[in-house]
Amino acid sequence: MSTPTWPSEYAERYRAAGWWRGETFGGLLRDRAARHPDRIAIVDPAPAPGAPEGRRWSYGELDARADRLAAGFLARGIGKGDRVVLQLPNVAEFFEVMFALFRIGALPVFALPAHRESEVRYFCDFSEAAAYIIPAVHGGFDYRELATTVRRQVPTLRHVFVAGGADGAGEHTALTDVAREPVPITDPPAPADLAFLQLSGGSTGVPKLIPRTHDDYIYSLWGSNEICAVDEDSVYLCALPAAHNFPLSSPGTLGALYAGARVVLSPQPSPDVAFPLIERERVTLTGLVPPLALAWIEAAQRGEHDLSSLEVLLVGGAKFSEEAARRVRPALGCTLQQVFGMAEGLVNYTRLDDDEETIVTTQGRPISPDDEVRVVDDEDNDLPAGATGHLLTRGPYTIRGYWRAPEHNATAFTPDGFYRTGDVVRQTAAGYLVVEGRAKDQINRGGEKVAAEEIENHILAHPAVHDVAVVSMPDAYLGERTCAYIVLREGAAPVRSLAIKKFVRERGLAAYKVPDRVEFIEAFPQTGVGKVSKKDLRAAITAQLAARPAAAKAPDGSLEPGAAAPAGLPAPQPHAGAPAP
Ligand code: OOB
Repeated sequence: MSTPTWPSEYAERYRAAGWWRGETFGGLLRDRAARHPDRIAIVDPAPAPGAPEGRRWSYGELDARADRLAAGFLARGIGKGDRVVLQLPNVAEFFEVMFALFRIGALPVFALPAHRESEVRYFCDFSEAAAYIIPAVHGGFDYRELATTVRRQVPTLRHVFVAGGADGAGEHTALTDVAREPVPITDPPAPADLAFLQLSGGSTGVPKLIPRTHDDYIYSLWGSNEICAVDEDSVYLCALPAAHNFPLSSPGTLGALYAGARVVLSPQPSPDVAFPLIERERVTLTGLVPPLALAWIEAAQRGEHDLSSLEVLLVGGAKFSEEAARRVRPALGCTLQQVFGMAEGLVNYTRLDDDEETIVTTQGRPISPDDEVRVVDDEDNDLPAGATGHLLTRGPYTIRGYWRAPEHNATAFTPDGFYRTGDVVRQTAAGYLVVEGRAKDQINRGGEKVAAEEIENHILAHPAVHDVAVVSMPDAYLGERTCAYIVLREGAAPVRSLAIKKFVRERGLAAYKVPDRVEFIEAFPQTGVGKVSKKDLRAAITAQLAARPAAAKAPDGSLEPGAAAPAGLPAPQPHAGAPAP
């Protein structure tokens, strides 16, 4: 089954314009290692098993490690085009594994550490993965047990490799046992080949896989580097989960490695872990989602750490409020860059030399002069300049279709190849985009995306549930949280909301997808054409939250007890200074 890609006239245009430089990831690491073998590429502050200190890998060492691991993967029958589900947290191994796979042309499928059985099984099954790579234990969760379960269910899965620690039961292979003497790679990937499959935030029952090529992704890296002034003296702190597109490429760890800069891995994004690293490693830039940026602004006011090396803070993944944006420079002493991006491609940045108003009131403009942006009505008609509408985009690093999803592609892309982002925006006269809302059926939980339909399908499996609609509700801390409205079956015994949450969790879902709130309702409000009106449900829960007496609210203003904070976020603080959404 072929992967949808750019028609040849576009590919030629992007090459002629110099956007696609004919590089591959394997080749660029080789090149950087040859140019400056001793420069530090990766700093992982966490001690490896048996070692007293963290790791500092030079470009030469990263390159050599990737070679040895590539040889080991080949020796175990993993080769070009094979899919490998990669679920590693922010550890040095993430990079040696990723580059080893890039080098042999095997395709990493980037899972997040938060994903659990239901998601991982789907990624392995749908991608027909040959291997699955995990940490032993991370965040108190034993991934080896998960791997054992998934391996039983997915026949293509021939290997499980465990980073950082022995495997215990002897069922899986320690990553340290994989490396071999380097061998020549006889059939390396070409620049136009797929490099990896990234996950979509999604609005459908199951996440879609996003096929990115070496050519297109590498363009987004150096394009980002130019805009964010990343050069070989930069030090990038990877605080968000490394596999996510934002910290991977905007400009992210891969942008930093492209520039010959240094990547510092933060095991957690919270200020208590990240600030000492910024101070010690003289970090110059990093990227955060809005709730974390707020937590950093608050923590910086305590003045306990020297953050003076920090030059740029990128904030994206969800809308950053103007009020919060204004606080970045005074609190952190650095320039804010808003980033409005998507794993499917298009990334917008405010520019470092933009005036403060542009920086705090817009979500930036595209990387490339060849990024085409249209703002349209419900019928795909272009709207007058400055009007608010649906964002469609096409360009040199925006995919032309999801992997193995022809039916979905028929509606997710226009016939002439524009991606329907599902975002509602307006474009200023200067070409900057302002995100005004969303048309896709998704909840953006502080940057973590929840597809309503995916959660609805899980809840529908509950025997007492007749129907369900999952909607967003406003939240002072995360921007949005999830609320599941449920109509019970006639005659079903009453169910507690906690029982629904437990049911969803036990189906093996990432914690951030468990509904924050569950409401029972007699019948759903309907639209004029008899569909469930999610708009009315959102309005109902918003009004209900606003009407609650202050004393009845959880400390953060809305959170029900037991709801999950995003990975690595501290528990919400009372009076965190978060602006009202
Ligand atoms: C990033 O990528 P995804 O794929 O997790 O999510 C993309 C979606 C966008 O379509 C939009 O709905 C939302 O996330 N989003 C924003 C935003 N940045 C992303 N909404 C409002 N304001 C923003 N600044 O989230 C992503 C990928 C690369 C760089 C940055 C973020």
